[in-house]
Amino acid sequence: DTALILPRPDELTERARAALGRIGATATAPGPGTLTARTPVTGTDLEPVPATSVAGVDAAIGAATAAFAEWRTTPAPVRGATVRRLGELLVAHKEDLAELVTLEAGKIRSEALGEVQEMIDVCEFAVGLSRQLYGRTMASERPGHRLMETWHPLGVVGVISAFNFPVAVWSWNTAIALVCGDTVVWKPSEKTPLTALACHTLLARACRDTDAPDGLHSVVFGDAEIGSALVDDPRVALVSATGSTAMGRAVAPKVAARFGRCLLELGGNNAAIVGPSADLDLAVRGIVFAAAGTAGQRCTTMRRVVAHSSIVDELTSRIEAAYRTLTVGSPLDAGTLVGPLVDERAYDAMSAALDKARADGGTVVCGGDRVGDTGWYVRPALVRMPTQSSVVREETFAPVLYVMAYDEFDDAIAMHNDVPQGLSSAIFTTDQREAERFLAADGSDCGIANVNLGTSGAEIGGAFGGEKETGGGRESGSDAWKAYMRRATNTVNYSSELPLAQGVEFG
Ligand code: UN1
Repeated sequence: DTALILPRPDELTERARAALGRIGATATAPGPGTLTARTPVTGTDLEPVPATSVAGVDAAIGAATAAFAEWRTTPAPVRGATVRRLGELLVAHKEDLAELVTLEAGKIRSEALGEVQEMIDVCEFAVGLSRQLYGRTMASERPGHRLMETWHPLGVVGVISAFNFPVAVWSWNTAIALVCGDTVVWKPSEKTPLTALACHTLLARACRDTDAPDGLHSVVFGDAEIGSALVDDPRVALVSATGSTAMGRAVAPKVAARFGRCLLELGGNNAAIVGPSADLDLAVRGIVFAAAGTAGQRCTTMRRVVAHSSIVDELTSRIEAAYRTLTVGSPLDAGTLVGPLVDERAYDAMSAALDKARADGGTVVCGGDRVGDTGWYVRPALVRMPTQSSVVREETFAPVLYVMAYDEFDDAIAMHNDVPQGLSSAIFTTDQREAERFLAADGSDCGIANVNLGTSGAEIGGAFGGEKETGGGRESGSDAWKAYMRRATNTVNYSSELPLAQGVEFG
């Protein structure tokens, strides 16, 4: 209906250039081809960025391998100083980087700032961690022996990231990898090269300011071919890849075939169970942010609600009322809550999912329609489904929320877990038995399980990731750092005897 008021494309290019300029980044490095940075705000081009050749990827891995030889013996707290400097630069350029996130990924300002805050937080976490890479000491079964473990740097980490968290996911991996003594080659999404250039520039400056070795971090730009060059290279010890389950299915066997390590953060199909005792005011707020926020383009976006039959109608109409107040529009406008989909393909996928849902007996309660004819803006869709049919069990990376009813709590848990993905989950209830059951071994099967809050917006302090087709990886806080290091078990004999383990006698 109402046309959107959007900025002019040349204004957006100017804003991108200005933000890059303040960060000190220029897109002028030589390359054989070009990628074009685009903005979903108007669906138009921003700037050309040089693409990296396969030879360029090889050179970046070579440089990272050389830098690793020096970095791995740099004391971890000294490595932490480089990450501390990166954090300071992120604080200083928070607005600039958030502006680029808004321009390239289409996130509203508050969410773009939140994403940069996540980077600052993980840098702080990693600096602390640089003094806490603890191994254990175990009781040896032999007299005069000490048994312990040491954590050593792993090697070159290849980071493959997606458009929807173009900077935070890089920082979770890179800040932790660097304090662990690893070096990094990053392949960002081809949809978000400018934010990647900005991050690389800030880290390069942090390295210069703290005398860290050259080649510690490189960014390579390109499509799947460039990703493959990283994935297939035996010098890349760990491939940390965030994206679709299809991408993970392509990457994991290749890395496994060369006995490399993989850390996968793939699709989610996150649900909330809403029990009969739930505080519905709170549930509606939690559901609406998780389902419609970021225009449904988080891996943690809530895509399903499984609500008790006694409250499902009231809950649905309250969500509908909230959805009708959501402002869809330019993410640069202060009042906007829902920005654009990333591109036409995302819109087509959303439309196809809604058609399938209708064919499966679903009712679109509200939303799903395109707003304006510039860019790909949509109203978040709310859909009542009679059953959890195949379309509900797929991840559609757009704001579609399916609502289903249950009668017995066991059925709610079964329905909750009956999808191939296992990233994030939530229950809204004031019944302690239900809440605890949801968190128990026979409750939610996801990597993240929350009580009385939505599925998205995890804090960096916890380990982030999920099970089943989500890929099993854990990033960010808690002990996720262990994936970025190798463990050596050490036995030291400080006696003058040579007792063998298990009581074995030999000669
Ligand atoms: C993602 O969408 O890839 O929990 C990551 C969240 C954010 C990270 C999402 N902290 O929603």
